[in-house]
Amino acid sequence: MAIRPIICLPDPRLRLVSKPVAKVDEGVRALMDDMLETMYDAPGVGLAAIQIAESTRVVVIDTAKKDDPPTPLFFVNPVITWSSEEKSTHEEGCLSIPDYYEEIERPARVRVRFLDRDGNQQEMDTEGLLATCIQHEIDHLNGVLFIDYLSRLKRERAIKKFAKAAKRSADDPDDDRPKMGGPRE
Ligand code: GNR
Ligand code: NI
Repeated sequence: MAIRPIICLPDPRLRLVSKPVAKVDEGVRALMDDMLETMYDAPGVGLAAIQIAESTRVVVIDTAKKDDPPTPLFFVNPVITWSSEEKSTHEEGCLSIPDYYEEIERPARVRVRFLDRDGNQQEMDTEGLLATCIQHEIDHLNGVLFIDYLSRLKRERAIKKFAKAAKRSADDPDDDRPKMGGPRE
């Protein structure tokens, strides 16, 4: 197992459509283990493979509360087969868009079909944070980010912040000042 670097905006790989997994083999399970370790270290409640630069349709999620036992979930080739009409709003963040949070409205409940860690097909009904999170992660597999649901003004403001931070690091590789915040933000 290894903690891997998480890629961030404006990295163009975040816009790739990830490829389906043909077979859940030891290589895929090793990737899932690295993803889980990387997610727990971050820490986050979900991670899509593309966030560690692997363009494959693999997601890990753990929405257990901090003091409860871990409940890691593994999703290969996940597909939403049903969404509720009812919506719910959660504040979302993304490990690939550090320090940026906004309220996003999505279906309150979704049913997801996927292959599990052993390659067996499963279907799961989700609600609450898990429903929000699986929709956020499946979006990553399709190159979609939560900021895409914001008004154009808000989205462009968010993207601009990251473009500035990336340019500053490119101009001066030793510049490891925090890339967000400050009086001008
Ligand atoms: O850690 C994360 N928290 C979170 C909170 C609300 C909605 C979605 C998420 S997923 C995010 C980790 C991440 O970037 N996954 O892609
Ligand atoms: Ni994310």
